Amino acid sequence: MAKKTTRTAAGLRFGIVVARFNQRITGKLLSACTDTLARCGVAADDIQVVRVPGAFEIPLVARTMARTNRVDAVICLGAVIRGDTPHFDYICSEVSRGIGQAALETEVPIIFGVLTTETVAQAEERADQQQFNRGGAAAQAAIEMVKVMRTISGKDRKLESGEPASQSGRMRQKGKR
Ligand code: INI
Repeated sequence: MAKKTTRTAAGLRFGIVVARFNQRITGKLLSACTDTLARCGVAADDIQVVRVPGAFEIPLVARTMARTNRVDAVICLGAVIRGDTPHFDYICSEVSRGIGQAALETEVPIIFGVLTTETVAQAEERADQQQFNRGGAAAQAAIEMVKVMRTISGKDRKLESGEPASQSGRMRQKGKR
């Protein structure tokens, strides 16, 4: 059955930072993420995808993107898999801390769509396109957070009602409301 399409996020702009490390997994997260944004009405031109070597590099790029004022939210996608590497714990803590800190500093929603798993099989399960995919969930969280931030800052109360973002923002700019 085809997935439902809505236009609730039309006009919103998103940055996606995706790690190349474990690309077989992160590629699937990215597809699910962009598919979900598109189904919610986000135009391809309003999505900027930036690739970085690994999850460790995500926070710097996410913070820089958030500071540009050209995106309403940033979505971070990666897959850190324990395997045998002692890197795992360092990378997980740095990425989560860095993403959280970047969001607080910039006051732009920066979504944690980074898998942290013990095994490749667990990561594959969470990136499965047919089932629950963390990339799609990250896109939904990003849209929701843009609306939450706009609502609490009083910038766009119309978004709460599900009206397309582009319409409510632009109409008000032109003084038609
Ligand atoms: N990067 C990942 O995104 N996932 C991993 O599982 C991983 N492991 O296992 O090492 C990983 N390492 C690379 C790291 O993110 C940096 O790119 C690298 O250390 C250069 O700074």
